[in-house]
Amino acid sequence: MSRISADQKTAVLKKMCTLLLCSLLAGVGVAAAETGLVGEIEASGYAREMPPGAPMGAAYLSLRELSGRARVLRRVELPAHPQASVELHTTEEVAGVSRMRALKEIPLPGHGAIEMRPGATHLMIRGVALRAGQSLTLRLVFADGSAREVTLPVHGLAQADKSPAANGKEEEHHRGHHHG
Ligand SMILES: [Cu+2]
Repeated sequence: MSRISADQKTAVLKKMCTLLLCSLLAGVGVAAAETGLVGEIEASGYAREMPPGAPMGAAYLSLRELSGRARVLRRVELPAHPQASVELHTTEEVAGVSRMRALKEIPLPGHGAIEMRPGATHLMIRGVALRAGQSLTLRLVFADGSAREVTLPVHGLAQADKSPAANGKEEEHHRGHHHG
């Protein structure tokens, strides 16, 4: 009897160790994925609250490359909202009319920066309602397969940003026109 229970104890202990090891390894894996490129690329920015009923929203990223290695931003994903989509966009003025244009990629030079802002380069987000006070986690995927996650605050529509003149430009534009 005592031998069986000792064996059982060992078996249970082994199982627990395996489980513990697995969860430790899994934890390490997740942490590594989440912190990919931290220290190489500094990322910040904000998303804009969407007016009720608006089909799309905008977010603005500031990326700074610190390692000296050039990269190309290829796509942006929303890990918490797999149904949503994010497009890389720029706003251009053509003959006095501002138009939006989808970008396939955005180069990030070594030691260089990408500065998105209203009325210029921005991210356009469909399929998720952005409300002030929430946060939005973006996964930035680069052409070399590397990725970096960044969590942005969602700013209210009334909240002032760095370029008040351009405030709401993207929202207006997105509501008034179809573009792809
Ligand atoms: Cu846009």
